[in-house]
Amino acid sequence: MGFLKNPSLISSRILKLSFFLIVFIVNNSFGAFGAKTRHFKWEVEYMHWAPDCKEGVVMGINGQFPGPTIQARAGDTIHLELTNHLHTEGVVIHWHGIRQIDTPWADGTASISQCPINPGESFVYRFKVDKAGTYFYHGHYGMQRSAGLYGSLIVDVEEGKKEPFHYDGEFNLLLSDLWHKSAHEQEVDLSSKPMRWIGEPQVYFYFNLPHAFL
Ligand SMILES: [Cu+2]
Repeated sequence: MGFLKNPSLISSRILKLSFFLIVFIVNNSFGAFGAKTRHFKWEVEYMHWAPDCKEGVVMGINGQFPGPTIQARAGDTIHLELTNHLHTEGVVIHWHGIRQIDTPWADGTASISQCPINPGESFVYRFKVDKAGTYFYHGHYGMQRSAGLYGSLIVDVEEGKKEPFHYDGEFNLLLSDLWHKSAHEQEVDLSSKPMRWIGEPQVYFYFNLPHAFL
């Protein structure tokens, strides 16, 4: 009956319990403390480009090739609205290396976990990036990765945590190759019988992309 004798003790206990309950609810609703939802809006379209003075067509995102670098911290949620501005093709994006725990529909494997996004339509990819690392995203429909639909996804460690190693600087290098033949022509070559080999790429790239620390 001690609590009846000391009402201030019981109210302090209720206060503590409510605090822990709030912490529990907030933590389970929004993930780790400091985790954010990062919003992006992408428009996918073909664009002209002449990397080695021979003009061709590549797939761009918001007028950029390679696509914009996504940066986040471990525990963050990516909320990305993609609009397909290709005239006659569907599109999906696969987030290579992201585990998609509880969000298999955001994995971007066309006709397996997701119907391709039709021309003129939009789709929201929403998923959590739970582990720090340097990842890669790419188109996962037909030959769209070869057509240039790719970029970097960099997940830094959670706010307040330190990486387990030291370094003086950081470069974000993206390696790729490019054929002068269009991805459509390559697709026909590779799937014809007998197969027509597309040969070695005409250009090897490496992109040094900006990486701003969050
Ligand atoms: Cu992949």
